[in-house]
Amino acid sequence: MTLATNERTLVLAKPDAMQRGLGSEVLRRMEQRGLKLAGLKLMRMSEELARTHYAEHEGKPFYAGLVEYITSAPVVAAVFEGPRAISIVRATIGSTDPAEASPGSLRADYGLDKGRNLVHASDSPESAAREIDLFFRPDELVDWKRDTDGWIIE
Ligand code: 3AN
Repeated sequence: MTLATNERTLVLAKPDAMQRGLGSEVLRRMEQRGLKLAGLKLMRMSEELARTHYAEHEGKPFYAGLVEYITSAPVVAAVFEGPRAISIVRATIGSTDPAEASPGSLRADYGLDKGRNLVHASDSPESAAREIDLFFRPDELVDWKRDTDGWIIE
């Protein structure tokens, strides 16, 4: 019996979620799933941060609109921690296109349009490390013990 690897991942409740009053719902889904909150802030992303965060999409037809949209209102930025947190959060938010998102996922429950899909979450350990570093200073992340830590085993 080995404990699953503990991971940290970045979650953003994006401007469309904030405009619809769904910032707390994004956090609730992750927290109630059992993931531990390790960092949290409300912020307005600068254009520079938006361009860096979405650098992999530079050159795509939706890039300019994506930068404009992500900077149009505040985001709630959160770091969640737990066993297999990266893949568990991705499953909890659902596929990029809400039409293909699994029933019960955030994007299936609240989304229609892949350009307004409510939430961002890191998609790999490499992007999680890069994105957490973009949004949080090390001293803004909190190490704490949640009573459920270690319950999930593989
Ligand atoms: P995900 O957020 O599921 O990881 P990515 O990384 O492919 O998806 O895309 C990043 C963001 O870019 C999406 N969350 C969405 O807001 C936007 N996006 C992706 N594809 C499109 C598209 N075809 N048209 C408009 N916006 C898009």
